[in-house]
Amino acid sequence: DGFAGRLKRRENGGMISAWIGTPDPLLVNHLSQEAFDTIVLDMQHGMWDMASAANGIAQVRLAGKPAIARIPVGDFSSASRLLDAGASAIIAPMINSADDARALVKATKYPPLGERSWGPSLALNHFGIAADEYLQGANGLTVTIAMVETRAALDAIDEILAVDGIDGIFIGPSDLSIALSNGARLAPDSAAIDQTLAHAVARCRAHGKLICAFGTDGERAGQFLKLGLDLVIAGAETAQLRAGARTAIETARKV
Ligand code: 3PY
Ligand code: MG
Repeated sequence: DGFAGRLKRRENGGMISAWIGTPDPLLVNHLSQEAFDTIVLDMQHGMWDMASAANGIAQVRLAGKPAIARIPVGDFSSASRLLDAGASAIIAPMINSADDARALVKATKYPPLGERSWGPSLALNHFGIAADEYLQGANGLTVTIAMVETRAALDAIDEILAVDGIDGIFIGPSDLSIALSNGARLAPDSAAIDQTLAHAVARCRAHGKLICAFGTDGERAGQFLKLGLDLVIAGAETAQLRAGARTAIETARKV
């Protein structure tokens, strides 16, 4: 569906993705109608299981958009299954070394890059292509993204980026802020995170790979796009829903 190519070209100055943890495909249907470039279904801290995620992916595809899934920590077999269900990209949390990155590639790329097992029946339907075409194209069509959100990952950022089959990294500012403060602070919007991000952008550019990050709201997402990130989150769906509710109540009390 040209997602990988569009990401690399940074059309419209980078992509803005929704981020949904509530395991309801109908919620995905509604948010897909907004001007998001893509939708992330979060299986790490969100409540999706494999069946609901497959239905969620179908709703994103129904809106004509690429779907992304974030897997739970180390759950690389789910990464293959989500690609089989038609995800265009996988975000894997807590990738802390080149070995972690290679294990992720093993599950998400077909030979010779990896050892992804064959069975993309829903993906073939969603992408509307024949099996042999998917086999030839999938390694380039689907995007494998490693989360950098610990000190170990920062130290190994060049080794992780050098792994063939890793298409880019995703910065997790919450975990990174906890790691950088040795557990003292949750500060995803701090100056320390901004410095780390600038460094990560430079390393990704040097390796010719993608850089993405979680922004807590639209303001933060805009700052990330200005920094040159390829894909940003503008807050989770629960935060957006509650902010909308708060505004409606405040407005009603003011009229
Ligand atoms: C983090 O900030 O740690 C993430 O994983 C993104 O929510
Ligand atoms: Mg995290």
